[in-house]
Amino acid sequence: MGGVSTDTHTPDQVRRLVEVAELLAREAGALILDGRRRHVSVAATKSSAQDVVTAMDLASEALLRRRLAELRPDDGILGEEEGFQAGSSGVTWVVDPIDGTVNYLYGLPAYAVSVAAVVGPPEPATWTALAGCVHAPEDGRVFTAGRGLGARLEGRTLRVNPARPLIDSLLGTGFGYTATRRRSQARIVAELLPRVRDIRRVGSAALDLCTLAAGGLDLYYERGLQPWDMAAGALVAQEAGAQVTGLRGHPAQEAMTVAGPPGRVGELIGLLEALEADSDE
Ligand code: LIP
Repeated sequence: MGGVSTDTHTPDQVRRLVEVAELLAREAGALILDGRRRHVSVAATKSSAQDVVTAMDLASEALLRRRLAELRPDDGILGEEEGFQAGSSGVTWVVDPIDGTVNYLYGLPAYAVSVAAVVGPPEPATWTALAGCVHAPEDGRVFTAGRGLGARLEGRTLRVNPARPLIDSLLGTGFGYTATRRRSQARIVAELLPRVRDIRRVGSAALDLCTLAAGGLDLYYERGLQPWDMAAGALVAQEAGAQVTGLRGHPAQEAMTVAGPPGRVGELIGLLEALEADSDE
């Protein structure tokens, strides 16, 4: 992902960005966990009536923006709910205030705050991620990664599983919210399911990528990821040894994101390309 040099950032500077990412993810995590214990209401819908935004998505992003303005006033911000605000430092924070909003709405624990610092044009195909944190407040997990510094889950260095034959591989994936997208995603699942150990749909792309990094999935693919869904999780996966890429020689982006150990990703890519999983037909 990305081709912009990170030479301008020393390991210490990257470490500092990781610390900020973790601090903010923890603060927003505490806010949404507290909100979950009270009352969760739908504030708006997005791509379809099922694609919801809760009042806590908005409050969590407001907190992240306010804290970034205090701690990193020269940096830009790209957030799921309020869009892009340019900065002057070259660093952009890409934030998902609640990844897994439907889980959050239903009281299912697989939701997370995702905070990443990137340089370069703020799109997955062009940015270089420097630092990231994904925090799941229900169980307290904190995944962090710094470019070139590895990926960690509470001090433990993460490593993806070694490449396994596809038939022995546990795959993670996710679905979009529109009927057209889902019809084609269901077709791909129907083709893949007989060829793999099993498929999981957890409901948070950020946690899927971190789970892969920690060995809880062998492979992951998803069409339709937004920049904030993948920014921190993809760095965690990469720093744990995963290849994170797209189809047909493209980088990971909205059209398709595939992740896993380098020795096995190619086979999944070949299958997804043959099935035209990057189209909604
Ligand atoms: C969600 C993802 C989920 C994916 C959905 C959606 P949200 O993010 O993380 O795994 O399948 O399409 O994008 O909307 O909860 O932030």
